[in-house]
Amino acid sequence: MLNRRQLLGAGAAGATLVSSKAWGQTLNMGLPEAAQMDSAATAITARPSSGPDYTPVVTLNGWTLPHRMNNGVKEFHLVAEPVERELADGMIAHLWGYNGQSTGPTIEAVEGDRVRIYVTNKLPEGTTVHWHGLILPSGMDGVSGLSHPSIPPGKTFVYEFDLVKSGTFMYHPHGDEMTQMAMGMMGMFVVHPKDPTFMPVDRDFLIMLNAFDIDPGTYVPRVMTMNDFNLWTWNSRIFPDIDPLVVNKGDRVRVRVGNLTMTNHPIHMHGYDFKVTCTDGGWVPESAQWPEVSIDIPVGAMRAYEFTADHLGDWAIHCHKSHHTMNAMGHDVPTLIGTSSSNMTRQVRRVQPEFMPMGTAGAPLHRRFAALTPGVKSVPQDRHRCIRPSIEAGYCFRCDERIVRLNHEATAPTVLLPLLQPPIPTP
Ligand SMILES: [Cu+2]
Repeated sequence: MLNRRQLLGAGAAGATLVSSKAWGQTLNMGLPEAAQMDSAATAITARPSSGPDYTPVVTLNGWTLPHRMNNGVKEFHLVAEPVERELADGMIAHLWGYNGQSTGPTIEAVEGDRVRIYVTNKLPEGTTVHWHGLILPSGMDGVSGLSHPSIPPGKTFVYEFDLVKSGTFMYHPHGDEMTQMAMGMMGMFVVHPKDPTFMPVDRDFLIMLNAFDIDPGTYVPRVMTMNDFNLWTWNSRIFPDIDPLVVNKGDRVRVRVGNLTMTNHPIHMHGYDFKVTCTDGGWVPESAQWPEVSIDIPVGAMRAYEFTADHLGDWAIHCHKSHHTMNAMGHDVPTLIGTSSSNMTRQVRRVQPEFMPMGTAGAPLHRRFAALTPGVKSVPQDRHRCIRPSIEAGYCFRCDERIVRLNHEATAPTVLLPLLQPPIPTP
């Protein structure tokens, strides 16, 4: 059973359950405010004003959950609830998430902190939160029916544990998780080292790889899909509307990539080689860090890589499974390259006016059809707004010494500009 200290009514009725003095003090403060986010823009977090210093992570098209201090404990409030998430400009999906968005807000804390995380369930079914990779007491592990019963709708459960190690971790439900993760419930949990001189970086980016199966023209994911997803999203956002990773020349850069999809993703970055410095198991000692230009992110795992930004230019970052750089695809279509489809298209459109054949000269034809077809609420496969029209999809990394240094009070650019830099001259 949930114990009385952990299961509170969503309202003030929980006050009758108080037994310990410490708990009474907490309740007297009320539950921490459950911050809500109504935008898919990247929100930049200020550096900490107390405690050990660290460089806050930048969750692209995401945000960090605010906390409050209560008698030395960092308190957070997550709300599991239905959300409307803008996957791309104008494309709204009806998902489940946390505090107004999917993916959920990033939780940031420091090694040695004690955290108390209130989880209020506003879903129509029970849920839990599993803290993937964190070392904590078994009862706090969030596995429904093993660690504790699932949190009923309308109730709040309180997780509390010490952060005994730094690193990059994830959180997600562990009860009906096939449904709840397919609906978008997941987030990342970053524990900064208490020693600010340990592996410092100037830029620290956070990406959660997730996936949905949403038919064009609909809003709700198919939750029974096992492998054949049609929207490959990064922080529940789709190219070309994912914010770029903008840095200054010479910056030390870390990119942390978690994968809670149902397949692995070989993430390739152009223009650089990098060292793999962290997994969700912990930091890789310097002598064991290995060089890559692509890093495979297994299912249910995190990999962080680091490099010094010394190659100017706009560089692509993308999954190397080429169909993962496409979106909103119908998969059960024949190859039409080299055929004449106009007669067939006319006939099919008599019964299905929105029909868009794959291109007879390649996929870009699909974009023209999509642009001409009214009522399409999905993203044409190759809508270009990135650096050059030839770039198909993925993420973009920019190293540009002419861009004013992005400090942590500023907002990251949301639109990529035309290519600014000439090719790097070879010495
Ligand atoms: Cu992929």
